[in-house]
Amino acid sequence: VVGPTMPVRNPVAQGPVNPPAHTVDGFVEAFLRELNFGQGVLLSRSTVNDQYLALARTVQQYLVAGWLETGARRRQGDRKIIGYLSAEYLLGRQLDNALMATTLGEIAEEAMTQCGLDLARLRAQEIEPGLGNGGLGRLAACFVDSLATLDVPCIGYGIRYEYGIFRQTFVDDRQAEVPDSWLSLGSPWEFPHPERQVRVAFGGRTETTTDEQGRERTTWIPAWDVLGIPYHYMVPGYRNGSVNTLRLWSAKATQAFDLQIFNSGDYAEAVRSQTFAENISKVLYPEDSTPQGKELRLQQQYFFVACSLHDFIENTLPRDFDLRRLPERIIFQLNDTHPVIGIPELMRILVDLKGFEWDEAWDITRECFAYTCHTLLPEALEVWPVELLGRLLPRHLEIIYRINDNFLDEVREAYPGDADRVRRMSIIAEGPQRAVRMAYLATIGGSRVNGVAELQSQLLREKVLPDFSELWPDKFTNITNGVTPRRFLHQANPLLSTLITEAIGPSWVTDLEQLRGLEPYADDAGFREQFQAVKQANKERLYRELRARDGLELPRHAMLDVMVKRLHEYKRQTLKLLHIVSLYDDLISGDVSPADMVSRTFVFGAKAAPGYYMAKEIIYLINSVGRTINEDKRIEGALSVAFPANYNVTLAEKVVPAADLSEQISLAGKEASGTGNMKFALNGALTIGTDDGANVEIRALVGDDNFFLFGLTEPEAEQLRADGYDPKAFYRSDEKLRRTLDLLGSGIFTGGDASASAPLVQNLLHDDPFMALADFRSYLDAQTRVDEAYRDSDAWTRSAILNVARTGFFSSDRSMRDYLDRVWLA
Ligand code: 7GP
Repeated sequence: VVGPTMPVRNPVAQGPVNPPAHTVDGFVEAFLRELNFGQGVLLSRSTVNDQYLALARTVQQYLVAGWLETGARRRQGDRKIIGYLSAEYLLGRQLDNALMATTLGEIAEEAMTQCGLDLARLRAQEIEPGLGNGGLGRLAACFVDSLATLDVPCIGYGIRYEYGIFRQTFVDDRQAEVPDSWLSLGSPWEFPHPERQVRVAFGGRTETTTDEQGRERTTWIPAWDVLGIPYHYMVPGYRNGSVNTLRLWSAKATQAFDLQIFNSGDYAEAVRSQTFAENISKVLYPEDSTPQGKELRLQQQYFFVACSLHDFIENTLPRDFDLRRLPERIIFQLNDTHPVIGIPELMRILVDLKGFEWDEAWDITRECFAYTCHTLLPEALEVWPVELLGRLLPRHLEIIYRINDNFLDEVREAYPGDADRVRRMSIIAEGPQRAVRMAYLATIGGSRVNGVAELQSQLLREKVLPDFSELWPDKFTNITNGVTPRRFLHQANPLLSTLITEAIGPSWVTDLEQLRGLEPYADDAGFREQFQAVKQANKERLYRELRARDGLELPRHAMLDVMVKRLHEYKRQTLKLLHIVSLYDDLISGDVSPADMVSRTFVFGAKAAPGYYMAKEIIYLINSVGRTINEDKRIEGALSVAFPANYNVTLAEKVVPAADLSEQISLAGKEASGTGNMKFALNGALTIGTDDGANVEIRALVGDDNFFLFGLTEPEAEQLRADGYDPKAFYRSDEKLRRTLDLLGSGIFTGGDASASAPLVQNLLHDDPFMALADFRSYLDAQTRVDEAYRDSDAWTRSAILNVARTGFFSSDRSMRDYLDRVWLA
């Protein structure tokens, strides 16, 4: 919205007041107002933090009108709303995104200069909200960006963790975790609404009575409760004036403290229950792809889901809305199983609180949910012990039992006499500890189930939920993930973005398939030269950043070989490590001279879950190997390793545009999709990868010539396991592998202490659950092909351009359209 400054409007006006003028002067004035009246300081006395906060608030002024207008428009219309339920949103910094959405970048830059300030310095002051772990949380952030850009009504619901994903540091090459106090310097992007608090109950018991008509009614008599306070965040669409809302819940005690106990002098006891309640939104569980079966986590899940359902039904729907029509107005998308407790919660609301008959309530509920599964690791499917769930949410457990009873009747009817199938499909897993299988509850209680890439969706149907896909084949669908081209190309890679726009015009930013128009430029020598220059500039930008941020010195000219993602054995950072050690072995054994080797700089970025022992050992060894190689003068800088601590969205925005080679090397059948793989290809890195996750689709689109494929396929890996996989056999039969593992285990990387590398080396030799040794030879061969390709820099650049041109499919805008077609409006 562009308009002149109109400080005061008719007080009875229904619309928002106009934002400040879209000019440098207008911006300066608004900024100084924020600084003076918002922060209470003069420019001359202000700190960088004051300036950043005032700047953020200034940019918001331009967004708020659109936000209020979008809200009003949504309330008037009767379009179906997407209620995205996600325990994680890995948002990244907000300021750049807001500047981009409002086209204020240049104005803000000039305005700050006029104030004697440096915009870049203020940007760097922002601590990104790390309210997610990795892929799943970042995907949620991309999705809400795309929905706003498509002007689709969406409310993103989640948790306002006081501490997000831990800050990673290295102490003696080992990971140490520091709390992420992202709110400590103020949080200008949020709008708290304490007056819209929601009460959420826990524990206690249920009581069933019969009313005059002979109908049973169950009441839940909880033992304790907490308040949920919503904090609203704006989610701006790209230059379309549409701004959606992210509503994150913060837990607050119903009673601040016990005054009587306080007066008696026991201060700790007086605040005990407050502390207990407020712990619910205190910290994000730092787990990725492995759930923590902890009571507090179930509390978090129920807490945000209960708040969100209540908020939608009581505050967002018009008063006296006929709830039989609920599915016309809302679809709650379950981002993995974390919010699945919403299914019994909606049943409880409809049956216990609104007086619906069970069957009618069930028909409504099933239409209101859909479920996305983000994993293939069986251990990552959440199950809750019946005992725990019953203690925390007794009424919900009863509801789950009844859902299960009815469902199993349906199974018996469909498959008479098949008792084994009934046992297999039950929501309740029998065994020493009975447990609720949340993925089953989601599948039964949702209208659709989707995986996040073709291969995973297929394996989901065939291996994870085969009985369900047989019973309801139409319920299952695939929606391949995507990433937002705004943040990960337009904003993160301004040089490439400009180059693309000069070639094909600007509308690719919201219509990414237009990148196809770049294909002919791959054969244009002048364009290739410009493309190379962009890549080199991006590398240098990264090296400057790593020097300032981590004190790392990296060579200017080397292939940049990047593996950034959470540390997990299935992703196989170990395979990358073995490759590095094997190259180092080539050099120190004299087999290859430094001058003959294609110089490479390896960049790692990875956080390990704090309780994941092997992942932490791997981090330790990457650091140890990296240090040894970086310090070895004999190899003349042919290899270098950089492992900047605390990889996050902000760093990704510098790493991704700089990469030459993208490592996507999980064991086939383990990575659900991957989204880093998409970001790299879109920024002109070539991928070395297995036939896994979305790699399959990336390769199909960019073509075999522009992708380095290696490794076992999923069926081959399965077969090998079935035949009794013996990693030792690979070690014995491949001399290079033997030398590599022996060198890794020799102690030369660990200060002479061979035992320090033993946990990983022994694990690989005797167990190797993700078959790194089986794929080693094939990986090395593929890396040799990479070297050969890289030596021909023209051909390499051509491939890189084709990667950009052919990966427009991986826009999250396309993912959102697919969800609309196949799930939300299907
Ligand atoms: C991740 C998957 O590992 C990754 O392959 C996928 O691209 C991403 O989700 C988005 O779909 N999963 C998680 O981050 C996770 O925590 C919980 O999964 C089961």
